[in-house]
Amino acid sequence: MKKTNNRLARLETDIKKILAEVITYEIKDPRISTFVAVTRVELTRDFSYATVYISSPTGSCGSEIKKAEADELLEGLHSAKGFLKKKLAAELTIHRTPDLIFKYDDTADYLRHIDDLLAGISKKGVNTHTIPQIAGILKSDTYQSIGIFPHIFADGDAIGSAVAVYYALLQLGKQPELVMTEPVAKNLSFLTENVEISSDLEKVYDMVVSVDTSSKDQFRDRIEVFENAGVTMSIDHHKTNPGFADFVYVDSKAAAAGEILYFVMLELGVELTVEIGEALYTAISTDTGSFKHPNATANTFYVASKLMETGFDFHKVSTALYKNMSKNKVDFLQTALNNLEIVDDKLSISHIIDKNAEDPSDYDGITDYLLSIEGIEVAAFCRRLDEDRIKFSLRSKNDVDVSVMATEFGGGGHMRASGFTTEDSFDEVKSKIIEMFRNEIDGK
Ligand SMILES: [Mn+2]
Repeated sequence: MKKTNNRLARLETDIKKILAEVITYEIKDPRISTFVAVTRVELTRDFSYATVYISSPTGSCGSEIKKAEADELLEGLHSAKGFLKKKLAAELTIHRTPDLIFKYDDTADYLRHIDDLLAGISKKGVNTHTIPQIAGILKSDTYQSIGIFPHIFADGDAIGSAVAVYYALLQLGKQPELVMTEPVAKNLSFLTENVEISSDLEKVYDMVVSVDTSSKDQFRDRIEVFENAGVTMSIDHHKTNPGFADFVYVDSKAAAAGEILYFVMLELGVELTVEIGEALYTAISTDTGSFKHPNATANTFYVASKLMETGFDFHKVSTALYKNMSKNKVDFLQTALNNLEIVDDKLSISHIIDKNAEDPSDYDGITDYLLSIEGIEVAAFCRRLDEDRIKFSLRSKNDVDVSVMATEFGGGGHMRASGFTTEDSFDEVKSKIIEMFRNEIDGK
């Protein structure tokens, strides 16, 4: 009996999640506001009917629900029923897709729904939420001071995403700050010229938001600032993200955290200014290797084109990102090429462990360069972090999943791009990588 109940509860959760996503992103019916929240789903025991409870901001503030608007919303959803069922059928492992009944949830209005979410935090541990829910929390008056956290060695996606969230929150009248204890990489500093950055490790924020960060370890010395905040949020695209915050939105199909944030901006209803446009464009452009990596999808190009419409100075951004190589960086690239080893014609490995760059962006692109060699399946680049630690970046050209390799060493990332930090010696790790790579290739 218990088993059935568990399955029922799991299906209800799955249906709720799928419908929330499809209603938000795929239905273009003007009767259905993008702020609609699916508050709960009740499935009959034989799985034949699902009652879907819907709420929207029009019914909030404790005032009388505008019945006409609620009716219109239900009508819209009813006419989309066939489409929604098709989507459910594609995603659920169930023989027959349940029929859908939509009801307006007037017992719990939109704001109470957010309160419920908050109340559920400590109970559930890992939560995953929808973009409307994430946007609802960001907008909530409860949170005024907001710390935004990019990961350590912040790259274009981390900084671009953080800066976009910063300008959006400013528009909403909040007091946002980036929380960083290292300087912004020089080639990205054009984004942060007018951005407040705090390195105060004692500060307590109403809310903290991490972007592009797959694990709390990547906060390093800022971890307590993150943990001491009123509530925590994580918006990310790394599939290894365990959901380490109170509010979590992870979409591993997104090429960049910046791609997700475009839709968060739409939900927030903020104006897509030049500052937001260039920040999110930087995020997407850098995480796709300027649209060369296979993580770029139709959605990625769609978002990029919408960002172009903000009218930011494309030439300025392109030049800053890609035609701006420092002499130091050329020097590092030269060292990396001198130290290049090619194993079995398929694995390229290089390192710079005898010196440490002042500007971490001096290492950007080296791993991709190692991967661009003919016939190479996996590239591994190792650099020194400090006296004790070295950091490996792994890239894969085709089917070898380098996130599995990185996880073995306590790191994480994506199938085609991952990394880890270790106190072991370069030679030791190198032999393990070669062994793992050979096992992987033999297994295919
Ligand atoms: Mn990213």
